[in-house]
Amino acid sequence: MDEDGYKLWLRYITSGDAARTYGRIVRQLRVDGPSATCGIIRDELRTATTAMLGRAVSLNENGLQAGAVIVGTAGNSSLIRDLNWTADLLATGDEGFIIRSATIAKHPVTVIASNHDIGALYGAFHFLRLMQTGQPIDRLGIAERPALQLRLMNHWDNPNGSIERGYAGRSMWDWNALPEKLSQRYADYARACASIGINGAVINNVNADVRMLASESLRKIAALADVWRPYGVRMYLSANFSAPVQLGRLATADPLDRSVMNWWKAKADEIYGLIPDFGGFLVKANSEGQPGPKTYGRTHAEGANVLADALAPHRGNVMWRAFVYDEDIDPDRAKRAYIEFTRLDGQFRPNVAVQVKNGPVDFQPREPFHPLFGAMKQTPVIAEIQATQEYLGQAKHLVYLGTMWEEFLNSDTHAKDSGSTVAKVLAGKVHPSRITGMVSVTNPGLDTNWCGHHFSQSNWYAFGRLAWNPEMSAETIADEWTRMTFSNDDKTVAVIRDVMIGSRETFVNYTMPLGLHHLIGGDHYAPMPWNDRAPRADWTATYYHQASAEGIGFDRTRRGGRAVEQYFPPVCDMFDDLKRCPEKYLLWFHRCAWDYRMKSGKTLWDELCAKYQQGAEQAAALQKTWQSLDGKIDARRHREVADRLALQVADAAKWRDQILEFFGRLSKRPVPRSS
Ligand code: GCV
Repeated sequence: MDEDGYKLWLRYITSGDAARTYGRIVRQLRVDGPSATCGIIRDELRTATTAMLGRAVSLNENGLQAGAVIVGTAGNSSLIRDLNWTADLLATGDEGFIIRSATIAKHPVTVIASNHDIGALYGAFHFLRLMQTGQPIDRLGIAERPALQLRLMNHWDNPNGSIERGYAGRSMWDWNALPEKLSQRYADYARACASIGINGAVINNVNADVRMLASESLRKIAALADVWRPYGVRMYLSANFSAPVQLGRLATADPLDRSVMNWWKAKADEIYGLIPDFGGFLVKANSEGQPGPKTYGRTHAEGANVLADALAPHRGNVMWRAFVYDEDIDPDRAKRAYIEFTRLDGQFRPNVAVQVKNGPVDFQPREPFHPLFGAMKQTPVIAEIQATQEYLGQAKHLVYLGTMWEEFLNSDTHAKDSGSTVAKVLAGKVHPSRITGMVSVTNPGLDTNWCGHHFSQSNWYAFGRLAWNPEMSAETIADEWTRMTFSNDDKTVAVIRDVMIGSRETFVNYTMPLGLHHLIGGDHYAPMPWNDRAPRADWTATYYHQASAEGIGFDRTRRGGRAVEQYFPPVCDMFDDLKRCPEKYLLWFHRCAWDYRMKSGKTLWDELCAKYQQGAEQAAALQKTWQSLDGKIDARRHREVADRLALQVADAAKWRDQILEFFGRLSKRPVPRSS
């Protein structure tokens, strides 16, 4: 049957062989508790089990049967209370859960227990995921708790319905209809988030329209927050730093001005009056034209603190973005945020976290990890990644980002000995941290399939899974997602999973291999290596590749711009050393002659050509592989992916040809024939 993708990974289709045993293990559902969240758990379990078992399972009937699935908290369920799992439950924290096969009154049962209803909801989704992916559910002994506290979607949605860097239709938030009319999508969205443990969303663009903080908007936002609450999705807002002036009509937004402090306090009080569990503010300040404290001669810490003080009585947080690159700080854009923020370490209020993009430039297909990870010893640092594929083919190319984020999270910062991976830094295991988290610039819009490309859904999914557990493997996540989204047939799964796992490297190969970056223009999609004109030098392509007759690459070594020195030893030494720098980062850190000898024995020029040729060939092979799945998945989604793959293959060839033509003219070397 044709599918449109609206159901995401929550299709609840009967799974493989193991599924035959499920009917015996799931015979009764017991979800005790009066909250709306408990109601959601009941609905989800009933819908899912009915679909997967092909019959309705009795719900909340009196008495206990063999095959009961008991879900809840010790507070709500006497059955769970009597199990006396107090110590084990304590270890799962506020949002974790236990799933165990147990015996109660001689009946074999499955218990999903948590300290709070939200944890029980997460546990229920976890249990359903086991069933969806065809895993055994008869001897369960699972205990989970999220590694990170803040697991947030960051929407770049504008009040006029457009989405900055959005590729899946208009914004989902219908400001004209709110607060009276609540689209079903709001709950469906929150449900999808909850199913992967996402516990909050910043609803508006970081290039923040000040009107979002107006009282009229807040009432609309509160209505949305009411829908999300039972799913554990908390509301956050991007705040415009000059709101006291633009909205409050004050003469200044200087964070040290008493009237400004009071304005933010009153605004926070107003918000919490409407949204008692409001999460806090996200701020892009003094970046790309946005106002900020530096406008008033104040530091980023002073700016963040005025908001933090306003939120603190309500237990709200400030997420202050480190995406700043003022030209007067350093000639190299990649160095600027580190310089600005490390000198402020220790000056932020306890409820401020600095939000740092995965790499030091801007969501490029490949960047080394941002040197701020591990470098802030007294300030919580949370990671910002981007599911929306701004620089990775948008919603036109099939690119699974799980592998890219795995590479980032597994990067060893060496902030404290070896093994200080970014994942550990984020979890507060390297420097103790009051706030931990990871956020993703998101991809859903009003398109029926939410994300434009069916495979772009996998990036929303992977973000949620990694924010819960940043040490999960990209392959496991791809496997899970494929089984839930497309098919449980092992052969089909293997094909799709392999396609996903190779897709990011393929994209890197045909766009920006060997550490090249920013070879684009304003749309961030098509190749534009010749782009040398923009309002700022660091918005051009030539600033980054610096190609000439002699060679190519950005010298960030100790003999050049010294960006390598922002990393801890031995990472800085490795990046600095031409021979030891991983070739995937070569031209990020080094400027090399066209005849530089690569590890393969080829010259740099020949290797570059080979990478572009390989990338375009890999894209074509991907298309072929997809064709082989005809009939293995529903026709509509197969066709829709195939249509986009045709575009991807054509665009990959364009990338190859235009880049090699451009660099070929500079290097004065012929393009060798593809081997
Ligand atoms: C929201 C990049 C994007 C901008 C974005 C900015 C940011 O520069 O192209 O659209 O603005 O990053 O992350 O703030």
